Amino acid sequence: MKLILGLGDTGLSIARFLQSKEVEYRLADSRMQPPLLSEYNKNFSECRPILGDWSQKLLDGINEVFISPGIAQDDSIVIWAREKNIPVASDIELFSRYAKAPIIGITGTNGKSTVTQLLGEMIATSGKNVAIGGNIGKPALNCLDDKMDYYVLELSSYQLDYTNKLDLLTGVVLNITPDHLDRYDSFEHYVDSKLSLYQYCENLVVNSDEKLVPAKKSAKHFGINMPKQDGDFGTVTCHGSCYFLKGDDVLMDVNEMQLIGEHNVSNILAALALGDQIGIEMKHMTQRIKNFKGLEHRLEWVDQQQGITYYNDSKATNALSTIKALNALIDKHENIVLIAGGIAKDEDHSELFELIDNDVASVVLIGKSAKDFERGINKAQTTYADSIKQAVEIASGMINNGVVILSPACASFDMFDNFAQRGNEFKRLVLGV
Ligand code: UMA
Ligand code: ADP
Repeated sequence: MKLILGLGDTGLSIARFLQSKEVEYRLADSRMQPPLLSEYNKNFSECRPILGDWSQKLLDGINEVFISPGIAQDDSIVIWAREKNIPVASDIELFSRYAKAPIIGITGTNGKSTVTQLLGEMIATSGKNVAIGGNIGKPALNCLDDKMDYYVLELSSYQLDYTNKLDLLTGVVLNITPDHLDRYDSFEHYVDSKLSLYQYCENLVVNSDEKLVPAKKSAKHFGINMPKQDGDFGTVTCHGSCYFLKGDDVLMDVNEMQLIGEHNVSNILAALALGDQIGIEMKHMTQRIKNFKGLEHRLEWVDQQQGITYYNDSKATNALSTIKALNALIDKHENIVLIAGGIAKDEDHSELFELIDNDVASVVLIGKSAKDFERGINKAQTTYADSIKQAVEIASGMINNGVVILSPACASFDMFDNFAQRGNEFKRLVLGV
């Protein structure tokens, strides 16, 4: 019998899949009220979930555990399973056993969802059937469909940690900076987790600007610079304009992309390199880039009101993502008001604070980290707000023209269910709906 651990999106997708294959399973969640309990009970009434604290008895008669990514590796149930030599696998590994079409895997600290979505849309533009899933929100098992030509999966380090076997046609580690350090003994372990993706790839795509990713001889490289080899992707600046390149060939003007910021140039290069690796025609990829508006909550343009442009970057949950957002705006706008704060990650914020001090007019601080952030910011004006509503009001009153951006550099769980709720609330307040 199999044991499914966790009753969130992943657990529900595994239960649905195992039931369709008539595989016997037991399902347990350590919470008394897991988020998808009523949906599960409606559809799978014959196998009641076991709720509350876990005991070793859960493992009796179990020959494999399928685990949700949110469950940490030092959780006692994982330790017990490993002591008993019961294999522990992710939903991604289970998916890979049954997927008939090639899989492309995308991981990294930032930009995963953007690259996953863009690559998926490029493949669709070329006329192929493609499913986009994984950590981006749709569990991989819910994507399984024999009509698919490709699967594009966003893979988190949590999912990779529980993956022992996976076949990827190609894959990329976009970048690595400190994140999720509550789940790892050290930054090195987090780096190892990300890099583990490459061991599953038949063809590798490597970011040559990312020093933590070792150079790989046979890989296709991309980076913000002249490509070193014919098949690699990069950029060149000529007479004041910047162009995407494959080798020496100019693909398109960077200004033709709708996304803003150098980090998105890097994301687009990654998608181009992956698409090229699997044979998607360049004209379909460049066509898609020109129309791609990006995902909600990622440096998303919200509105312009009385000289103020509002951006929602609620998905910026670490320092680097907020640094990238500010860098994308600094050259174009004199006055920037930043709304930041929440649950800060265990990381070094000094580069962010320095950038704020040099280039941001004012910061409105929210959430648990507000006091710590205030201590780190020396020159920029700082103000506290008790709610996102108050933050929007204060920020909007601070300038007559310029930008107000929500880019918290923090997780949202102290004030919201998730980053999407935080971003939606911000947009609702800005738009007055
Ligand atoms: N939990 C318990 N007890 C359990 C099971 C889970 O307390 O028995 C807790 C976990 O510790 C965690 C929370 O419940 O805090 C949710 O965990 P989960 O693994 O049940 O989550 P799912 O609903 O299955 O969603 C997961 C991913 N969530 C996580 O990795 C935390 C989703 O990524 C992903 O979209 C989904 O599978 C489909 O693949 C979310 C995420 O935040 C968006 N990912 C992290 C990130 O992007 O930074 C890695
Ligand atoms: P992920 O899925 O890895 O969290 P997203 O594409 O959802 O990545 O973007 C998350 C946040 O990171 C957003 O605030 C976005 O603006 C920022 N971001 C996107 N791409 C990059 C990148 N290549 N480097 C740094 N930050 C990025």
